[in-house]
Amino acid sequence: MTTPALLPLSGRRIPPLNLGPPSFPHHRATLRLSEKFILLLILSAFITLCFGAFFFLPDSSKHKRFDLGLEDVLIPHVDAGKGAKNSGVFLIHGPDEHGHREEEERLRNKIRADHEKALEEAKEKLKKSREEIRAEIQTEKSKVVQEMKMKEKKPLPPVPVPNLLGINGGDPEDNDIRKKREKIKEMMKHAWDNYKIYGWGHNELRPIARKGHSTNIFGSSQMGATIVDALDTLYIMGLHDEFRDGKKWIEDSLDFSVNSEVSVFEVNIRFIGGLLAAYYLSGEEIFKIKAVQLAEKLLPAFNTPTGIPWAMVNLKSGVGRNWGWASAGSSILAEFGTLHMEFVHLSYLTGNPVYYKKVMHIRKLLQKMDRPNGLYPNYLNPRTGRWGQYHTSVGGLGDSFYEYLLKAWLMSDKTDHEARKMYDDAIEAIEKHLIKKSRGGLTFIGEWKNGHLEKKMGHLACFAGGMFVLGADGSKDKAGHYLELGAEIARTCHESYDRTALKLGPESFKFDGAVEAVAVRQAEKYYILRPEVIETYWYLWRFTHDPRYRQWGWEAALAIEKHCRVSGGFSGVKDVYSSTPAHDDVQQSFFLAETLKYLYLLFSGDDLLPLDHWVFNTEAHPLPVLHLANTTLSGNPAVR
Ligand code: DMJ
Repeated sequence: MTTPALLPLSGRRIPPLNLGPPSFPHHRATLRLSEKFILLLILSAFITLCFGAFFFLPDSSKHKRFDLGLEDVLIPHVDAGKGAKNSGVFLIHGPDEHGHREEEERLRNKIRADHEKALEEAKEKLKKSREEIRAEIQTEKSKVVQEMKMKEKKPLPPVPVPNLLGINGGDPEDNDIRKKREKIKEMMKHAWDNYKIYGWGHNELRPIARKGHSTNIFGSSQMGATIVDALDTLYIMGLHDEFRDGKKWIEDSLDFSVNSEVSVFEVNIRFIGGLLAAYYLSGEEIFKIKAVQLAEKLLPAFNTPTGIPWAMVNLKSGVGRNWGWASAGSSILAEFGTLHMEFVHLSYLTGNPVYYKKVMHIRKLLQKMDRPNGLYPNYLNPRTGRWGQYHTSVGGLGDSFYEYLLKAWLMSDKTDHEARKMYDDAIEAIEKHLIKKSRGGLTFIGEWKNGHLEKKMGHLACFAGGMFVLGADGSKDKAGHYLELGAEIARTCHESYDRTALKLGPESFKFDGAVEAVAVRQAEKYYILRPEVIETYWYLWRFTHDPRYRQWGWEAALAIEKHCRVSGGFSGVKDVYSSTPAHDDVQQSFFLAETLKYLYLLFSGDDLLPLDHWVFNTEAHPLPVLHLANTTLSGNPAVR
């Protein structure tokens, strides 16, 4: 992996960026529909003919084929007279020879009549013009689509709506802060409007080429990832016309019955998370229905010998597999460990425990496993249930697994003590083995590889500052310690931004001798509009109200505006140490879902999406806390 295009996009996986246009597997179908239809008719007539012809064969060759009862078929014939065993022909016996003849005659007549009818129909069809046949096919197709739509509209069982506080508001009193918030909203509009003009329906936008863009995480289909990912940000910013446009596209065009292999993790956090958040915020049923439809399509990924899901699944065939680059055919910790929040909500909303059971099964399996030095390796083989390479990180490949342990506890109204314990144990081991202080006094999180600490921290790992602070309450006597640790990580990540020419952070940075918080390899110098550092500023702001976090967030917003904004949207940059950087020409969907949302929240009051009522999934989609202790999950005591 030497180019930015091959490095991890969202950290839970390392997919190569597919820079070409998406390929459509259907393009090789050369026969037109009408021609296929005629062929089908002729074929069916031919089969009927062959079947019918059988009845015109001489009696001796066919008598033995009729009147078979199930037992007869299963018992080989013994010809008592000759004493020969199993002649290879199965015997027909019947007490009522006459009755059988009549039945035989009746069948023969029926087949003759069917045969005649099929031939007549085929002749009729062939008399029709190509246009007429096409129109008939079209009518049939529309009927099927209509039926499917009716089915889609079927309401799901009602459940008690959780306490949805703080969906609107957050207007800052301070004029300067209000202006900053307005600026972030304007940036969102710029990103969205350009996507709408140049990339509508595609997964992402190429803001310079001004066309759609996609990567292999979304498969080969246009699933409008940016629309789904951006919906809740539009909603909380009060961009209601834009939200309505997005909803309309989802209603009319978002289709999951496609022959396309997608990343289970990415589709879960961006699509299911995005749709569920849009549902809770707006109350529009369509989002819930789509989320459930998609979840159904992901379930076959869990059909592995251990129940640890494959990384990818084909939405149509349900066939799953893992990334070719993953150690020993393994699934990735941060991928199969980042499903819990969405899946619990799916069970809550549908009354179907299947989703809950899938993620709890993963948890139970992990609990039983030995952990080297108390650490969770990033790779687990779904066939054998054994760890792959002993590589542990809080950045890419590991990150959101830890995040979801904490958030499972928060989302359960702090009743899921098992999740909290797993989180506490995991971060204790991480602190012991992975977190160090540099010579210059910067706290960093390294990566553990086969008993050796690599002093390198990824941009993705910067989210952990926010996680430590969010989890501080609940760690009893260590709350102060985790607040402090979160603040130290925020400072380190801010330094990684501040030590660049563009004031934007590199993909990963080293702590090696005199080198501190700086990327060394060219392939680590890019910034692709990632949110993690701003996410941490926001959590720190909410918990401390220290104005430095708003200041740091504003610095990042200005740098994005200055170096990433182009007339066709926002683009990542290839080298944050160069004052004239090249653009990568990709507007990532998470820029609208996360980066701009966290910035907007940073300049909003705490009454917008308060953290004791909402828990943000790893793609920044807010899901309400489920006060399960007071709630009946419809028909599902198992889920409680
Ligand atoms: C996002 O897709 C999610 O935050 C994911 O968990 C990892 N990071 C990317 C953006 O960097």
